[in-house]
Amino acid sequence: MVVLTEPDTDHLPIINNSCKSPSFFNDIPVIDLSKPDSKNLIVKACEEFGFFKVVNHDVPMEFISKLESEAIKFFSSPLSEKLKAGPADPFGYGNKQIGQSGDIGWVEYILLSTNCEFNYQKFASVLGVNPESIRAAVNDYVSAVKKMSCEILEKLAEGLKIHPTNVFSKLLKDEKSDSVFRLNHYPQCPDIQEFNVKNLIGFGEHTDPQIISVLRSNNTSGLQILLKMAIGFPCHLIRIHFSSMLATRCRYITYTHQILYLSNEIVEVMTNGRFKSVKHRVLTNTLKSRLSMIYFGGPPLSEKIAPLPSLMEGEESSLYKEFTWFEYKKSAFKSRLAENRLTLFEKF
Ligand code: GA4
Repeated sequence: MVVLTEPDTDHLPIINNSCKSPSFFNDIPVIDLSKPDSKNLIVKACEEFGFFKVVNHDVPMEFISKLESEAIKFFSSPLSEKLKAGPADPFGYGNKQIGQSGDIGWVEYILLSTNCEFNYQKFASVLGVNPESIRAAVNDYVSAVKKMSCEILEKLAEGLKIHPTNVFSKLLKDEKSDSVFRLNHYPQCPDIQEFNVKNLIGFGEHTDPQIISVLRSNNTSGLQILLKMAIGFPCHLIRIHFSSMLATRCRYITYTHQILYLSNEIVEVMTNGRFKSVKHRVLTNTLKSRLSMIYFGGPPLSEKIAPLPSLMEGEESSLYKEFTWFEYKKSAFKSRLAENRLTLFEKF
């Protein structure tokens, strides 16, 4: 996962109350894309953390602000108007229901496909929202983030010494790339003190299926990423109540205000498990609402996914059966958020 941020404004408070802070909490990887050694640092960050923050990227602040203001206009409209841009099946406006399998969160969102023509007229009835202006803002932002994603993926391949270096990026550049864009709004949550917990779950714990996720959020905390060292801890450390929406103790770190890159399920397969997909979730708070926008870069539906031979060492055998992105996506979209979607495709 990649997080896009304005420079030097990050805080990485640990909101969990159940564990000691590991010493490297203050050393979350920050990749300066303008630096020549960034290719090696990207590989290191993917191996050790599975995510990093990006600075000196070419995504214009103007595109970010324009889209954020269009999104705020949309989410500020009356619910009855917004519902006319739904349901999210899977594309369109969604409210509290995430996916098709019964997951819920304290979130409303717009989900768009970036390759098939989305019907922006769905927004025409929403007060104060001009479909053409939303379309232009999404297109400008997504094109810039896609370009940055390709640059990161090419550096990643270079750092891994894979030839040709477009092995990942060509999948996003393909005109049939099955990529998705999501605008999430986490409204201020109601006072939940009576439940003796601090936060409601906005978006439950999950990993992202595609190749790359690039996330930008406004200056509101909420995104939590499960550190690799915490994986394998007994799940009773994460207690979830209240229709799966209240969070108590956990071993997460929290982010505020950034452009972040996350390593996803398909990259886990292509690297034969060397890069793990990263579990993350979003909590809401009682003081501020949170807005985030995420580009999920995916391959064409017909693309065959398997570990890259150039990354297999010696006698190493593939941990996964070969599958197409269509097959994977079909099964992923039927799954529950927290499920391990790769199990079905594992060989052993
Ligand atoms: C997680 C990443 C993206 O937001 C998303 C999500 C999708 C959805 O909201 O419809 C899924 C989720 C995501 C994975 C499991 C299934 C499908 C919700 C869900 C319960 C758009 C995606 O591609 O997969």
